[in-house]
Amino acid sequence: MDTDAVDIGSGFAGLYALYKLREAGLSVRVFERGDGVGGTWYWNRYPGARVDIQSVEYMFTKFPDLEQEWDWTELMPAQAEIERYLNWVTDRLELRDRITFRTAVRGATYDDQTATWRVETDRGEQVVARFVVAATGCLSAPIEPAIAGLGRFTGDSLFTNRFPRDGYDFTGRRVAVIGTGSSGVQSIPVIAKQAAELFVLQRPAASPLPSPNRPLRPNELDELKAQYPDIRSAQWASPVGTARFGAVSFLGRRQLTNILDASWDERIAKLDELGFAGCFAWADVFFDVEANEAATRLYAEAIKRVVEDPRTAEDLVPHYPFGCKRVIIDEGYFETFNRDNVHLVNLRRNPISSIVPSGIQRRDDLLALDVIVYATGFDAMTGPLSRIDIRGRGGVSLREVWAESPKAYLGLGVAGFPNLFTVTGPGSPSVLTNMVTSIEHHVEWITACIGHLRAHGHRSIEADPAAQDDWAEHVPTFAGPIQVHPSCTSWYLGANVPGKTRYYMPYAGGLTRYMASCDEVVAHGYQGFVLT
Ligand code: N01
Repeated sequence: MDTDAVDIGSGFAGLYALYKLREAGLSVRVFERGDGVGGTWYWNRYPGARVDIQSVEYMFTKFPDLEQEWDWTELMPAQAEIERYLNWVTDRLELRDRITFRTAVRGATYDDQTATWRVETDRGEQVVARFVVAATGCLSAPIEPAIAGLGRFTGDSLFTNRFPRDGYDFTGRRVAVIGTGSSGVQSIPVIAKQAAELFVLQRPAASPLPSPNRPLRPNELDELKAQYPDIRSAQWASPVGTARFGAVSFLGRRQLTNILDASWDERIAKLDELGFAGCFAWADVFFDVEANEAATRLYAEAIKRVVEDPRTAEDLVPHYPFGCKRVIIDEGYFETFNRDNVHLVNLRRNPISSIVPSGIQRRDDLLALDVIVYATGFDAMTGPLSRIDIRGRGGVSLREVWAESPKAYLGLGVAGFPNLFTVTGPGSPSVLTNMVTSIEHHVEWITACIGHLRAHGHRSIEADPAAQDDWAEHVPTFAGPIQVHPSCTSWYLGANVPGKTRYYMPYAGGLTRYMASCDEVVAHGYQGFVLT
């Protein structure tokens, strides 16, 4: 064996796994395809990229001394600041020399005889390890949009999820952004301020909520630092790993009144009081389709208050239930459509036919362009590992197993793939929570599990197929009629990837309940796993 563990990736998960496993006495090799650490925060450096969770909760929570030394400048920091934070942590914890950069893991094959993995990189290196920790992230496999003629455009094609390191100057250019998920909605207001003309190519309308972001006031961070112990306790007691306002905590706010019991005037009063958030500050909106439709009508009213052109305002109203997709936090998105240089292009009315050398051909017209920005999303949760040729016992391919059904027991391991740990894998709360807390929980669980195996002389651990099936049936029971609505094309359901099995992948029962299940499994001797 060359090393005890191979850790794939060096984002929040990869760095914490390296730290914890090293602390537990294991030798660890980390392979990272980028030339720096950061994962999501390394690749997604498009204009306007920032986190949708508050800075003081979007950091490692288990380093009480270290966290006092890091100074955030904003409530919800931008990509560059988070990337700086992760580089700083890497150096302070002396992790960098264990990471091999610019090296992607291409394949991994399990050997039943030795209970080891042979991991192969795209640079031809082979490493034999007892354990593989897949810290590959949930949103790291970009999808190529299914548009004819993609490579024919003679202008510049940019992708939000692998944006040029040195940025891009849109000044004086005719630009199209395709896609109105979080990446599109965040980048559009920033690009609009530079570009000569900006065309926003919208298939589904977004339903963002205005960001509370602002610079932290003088002394505010000092006061927050003094409260870190309380903030951490509140985070770990929260079902989403964050107790402050943000994209994942928003839906959990307890409300008492049903929108369906309120008159139109009462609904409007809520809008007057809370703005866009007033559309969803009701008890029934996220559980009842009819209530959700009433909230969307109120949302249309909120858009009309901001967007001056009535036809544009109408085209910006979503046609799917609010909350079925990830909540987007925006900075000046709707206001952007009042600019003379910004044009909403409704693809539902006039779809894209193909990309042509001079721009985008739609059914009824041609958009002549200098730049196309693709903000078209990811093959989420299963995509990152399915793109690696992973072969478990008997040469079985993980890609093929997951093509049929994206199962993982507790989201941590897959039957037939011993000693492979999937950090924040399908079937765990992951993307429905603050990713940092979910990552910390998984990495600590994995480290303790490996410690247990070593202490008791076990060579391998593997999910039992029956336990995995039970878990896979249990997970979607938490997703309600809004999340699985037929009109929803969310990546939670895999519905954004042509041909992907439609299945609600994340565990929506809450982090605290989920952690209790993981504890129970351990307390019963790793129930549902087979140890040899
Ligand atoms: O991707 P998305 P994203 N023609 O899948 C459209 C996290 N994140 O990168 O739904 C035209 O949400 C597609 O339309 P449709 C966050 O969890 C977080 O924006 O397939 N349009 C959709 O509008 C987020 O949810 C942060 O019909 C096409 C858009 O492209 C996740 O990453 C910031 C198309 C893709 O939206 C993914 O966000 C950024 C086509 N051929 C990201 N193909 C923060 O922390 C796709 N689309 C704030």
